[in-house]
Amino acid sequence: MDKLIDPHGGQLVDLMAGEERSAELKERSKDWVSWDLTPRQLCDLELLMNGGLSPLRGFLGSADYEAVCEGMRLADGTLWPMPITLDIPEKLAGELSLGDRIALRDPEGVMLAALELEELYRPDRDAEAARVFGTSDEAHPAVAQLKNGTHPVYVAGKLEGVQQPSHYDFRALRLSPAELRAEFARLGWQRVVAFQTRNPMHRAHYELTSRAAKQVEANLLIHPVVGMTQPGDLDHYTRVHCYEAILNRYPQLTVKLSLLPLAMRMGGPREAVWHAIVRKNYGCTHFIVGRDHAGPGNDSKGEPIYGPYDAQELLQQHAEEIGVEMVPFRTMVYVEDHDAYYPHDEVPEGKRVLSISGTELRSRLAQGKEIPEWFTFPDVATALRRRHPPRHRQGLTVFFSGLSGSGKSTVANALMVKLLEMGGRPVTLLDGDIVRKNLSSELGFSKEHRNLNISRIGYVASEITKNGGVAICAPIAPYAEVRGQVRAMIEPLGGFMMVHVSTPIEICEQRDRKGLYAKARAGIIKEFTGVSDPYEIPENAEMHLDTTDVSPDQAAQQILLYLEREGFVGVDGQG
Ligand code: PPS
Repeated sequence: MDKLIDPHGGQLVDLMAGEERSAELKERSKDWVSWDLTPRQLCDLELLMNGGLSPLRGFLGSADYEAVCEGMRLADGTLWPMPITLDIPEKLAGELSLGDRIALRDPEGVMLAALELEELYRPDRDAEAARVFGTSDEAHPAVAQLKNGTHPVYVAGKLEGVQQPSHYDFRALRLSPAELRAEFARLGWQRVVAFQTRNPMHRAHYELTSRAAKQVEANLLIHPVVGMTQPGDLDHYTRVHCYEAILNRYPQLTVKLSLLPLAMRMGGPREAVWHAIVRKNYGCTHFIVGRDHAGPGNDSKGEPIYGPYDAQELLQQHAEEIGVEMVPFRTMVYVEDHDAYYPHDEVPEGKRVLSISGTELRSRLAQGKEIPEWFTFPDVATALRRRHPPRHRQGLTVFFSGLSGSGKSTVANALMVKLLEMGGRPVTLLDGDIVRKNLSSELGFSKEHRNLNISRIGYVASEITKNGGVAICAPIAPYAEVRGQVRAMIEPLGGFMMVHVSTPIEICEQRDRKGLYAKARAGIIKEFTGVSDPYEIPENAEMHLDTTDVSPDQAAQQILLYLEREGFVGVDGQG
């Protein structure tokens, strides 16, 4: 089918207004209704404006929308598999009349485009999910998005681009379709095979792309999605560092990296067709489709939503019409004896295959364990390690909770000094009294004020933890709910340890260092924790510490040993 391939792609749509017209639209927009685009809409708009979604000239009107949902074609019969729509809330729709202009803005309020309203319609979003994604199961992220995160009214009309969304990262790698086509022409590239990815690239991906490029004698475009991918995916900053690290493994002059600001729907077969059209627009002649392309994983019953090769089958049926040749690929696996990768169905009889799952990789990174070279190139492993340092290099919060006089501050101080002696991480002590002086001086001791105080401490601790430091917090924190919220905020960012300082109230009261218990008993201080205010015991604390018969030094040492056992203090190379 080579004869069908036009190395420069078809005609590109360009929706950008000229400088003068843009200035005029911006000026006039002061009288228009504004809409702040959602992250997905921002990605869609960027690709509409730069021609990445050619031949679309805007968000779909109802006739095109119906035809796309039903039969993967626009109303005029042009192949188009994915509804690209602009959803707005009912309230905003109520303010609009046909013929009105809407200023489409980014989250900072910068106007990116003007939409002249030609149509408002209310789609059946359940039916859209079933027709486009073949399922109503909300385990499919696009179905969940349609049912729970999409506004009820779709709008369409003439779109005029004023300004592309601003990206401050990797600017040199964000080539538009026209720029990429020009680059290919400059390099003398007539055959280009694109590789789509939303993951870091390991040796298996390298082998697959190298083989694909050789097989069809084409140059290779690594074209990762950096718009929106599956929730939980590795952030695109780290991924791009991984791609940059792998680039010099390919023969020079035959490979290029460019970033695609597309919002994935994880739509499997339809998405593969869509991706191929987009790559055609970006000047590619070939497109690699592997196992389970753009797959959303399993449904809520644990069954795969799409078959592993459904995407290849659907794209094969349409590749000729698109004018892109599909390069289908089976999963590549590592055969230990041969020290080589093979497609999984070509593994020589009886040979042992090695693999490392995503979970295994994450656990190796967390423990600072070796990542074998057969699995990923060392430079890629280094990029991943920077993002996922071993636990003893991650940030950490130790959160003490307990009654006044229970010993929180003293033990927290001892722990801080020991961690400082060990070195390696900056340590911040957020003691109850210090916080109340510097962060919460206007707050009293009502439940509402105490909870606000703890949220503030939690926020500061989360920032410290995110940035690799140690936060030691020592407030009373008497309420379970807000303690749980703090834990949930910090755990995804690093280590979290709750220490319940469980010294009995009788002992705290005997100590009464500040004379507060006496005042509380006399009714001079109101709402005093343990006397006239509640303390909810932290049932899920990592440690309960009664300081009645334990010195601060011993208590801090106990905490250190726990942190060591969990890997949060340690030495490089010893997971
Ligand atoms: S909370 O509940 O977590 O917001 O409390 P916290 O910020 O740790 O503040 C506790 C310190 O404030 C002093 N203090 C009181 N504590 C409890 N109840 C009442 N009503 C009260 N009034 C003042 C007391 O010194 C606490 O310090 P610690 O270090 O716990 O003794």
